[in-house]
Amino acid sequence: MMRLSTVLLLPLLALPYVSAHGFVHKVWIGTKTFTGNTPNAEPTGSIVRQINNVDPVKGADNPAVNCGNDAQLAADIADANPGDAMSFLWTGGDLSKWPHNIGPMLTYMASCGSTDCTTFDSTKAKWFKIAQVGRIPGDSDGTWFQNRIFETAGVAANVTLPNNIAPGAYLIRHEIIALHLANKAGGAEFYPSCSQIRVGGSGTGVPKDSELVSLPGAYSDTDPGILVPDVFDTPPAPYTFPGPPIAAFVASSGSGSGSGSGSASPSATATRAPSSSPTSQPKGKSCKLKRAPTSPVAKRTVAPRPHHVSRIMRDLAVSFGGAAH
Ligand SMILES: *[C@@H]1O[C@H](CO)[C@@H](O)[C@H](O)[C@H]1NC(C)=O
Ligand SMILES: [Cu+2]
Repeated sequence: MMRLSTVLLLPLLALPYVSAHGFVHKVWIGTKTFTGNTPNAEPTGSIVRQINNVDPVKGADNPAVNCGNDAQLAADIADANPGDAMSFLWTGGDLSKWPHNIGPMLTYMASCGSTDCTTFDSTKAKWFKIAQVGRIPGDSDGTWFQNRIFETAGVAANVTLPNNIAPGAYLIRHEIIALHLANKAGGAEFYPSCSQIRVGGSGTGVPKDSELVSLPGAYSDTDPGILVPDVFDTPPAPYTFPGPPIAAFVASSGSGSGSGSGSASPSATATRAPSSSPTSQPKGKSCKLKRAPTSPVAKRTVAPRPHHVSRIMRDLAVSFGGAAH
């Protein structure tokens, strides 16, 4: 006779093995669309530096915190203008919906110097922060902006380029930090993605030297925004973003910092559907959430409160089966 717990787990185990975690599948600058390189596939012309697997980067000192797992130079650079709306469509490795919903999304830029970024070594980059979004203001459940890209397929993260940024070639690094395991040091999952853009115009905004950071370097595993024991507290605990403050020239330009809200993106491109099928399938390794003890019981120890268990369960459901398209 099967024990009840076995019966409950069987439907989960029977679901197809799908790739959770993910990568930046599309980038929009204004109304122009750029396709990200599928992890580990034959690279195509792209502005997005290709990673080789969709697993999270673990550990604040991991070299892959820079631009993602084994990130490669990208062949292209996209033209952009100060104040342009940019959006980043994160998907699962199989182009399913983004599988996580807890944690901030942060955006950094770094000058590529006199290069056009296509040869620029990002480990030498001096990054400044232009935007960060955490929980949705006024949401009593403490829902994160990240939940919007988890909840609805095709919804992207939005960023506005600083209105007064000086012209030049830049890396723009969009990062999701997933905090569902961040109650332990080393539990946070970093998902960085770097794209190459050439900003025109005649802006004069530049970061101060004191606002520039290296990545890795800017974070530590015990930073308040990375080790977050109260991440599932009710009512939601205030969240402290990791890394440097948003560069002062961005704040004074009135753009960038508030991005993540709908106004950051033109309505014509409000909902962006991922392309119907990938040209090649990523060979990324599978989700650690699935390999490790993944029973609802195990997850419950992370989030003991019923209110949040439902979220975790949604997350799990996506990891297991919802990702099938
Ligand atoms: C990005 O902007 C679109 C269009 O306004 C909006 O539907 C979407 O929710 C925004 N994304 C986030 C993460 O807020
Ligand atoms: Cu993941």
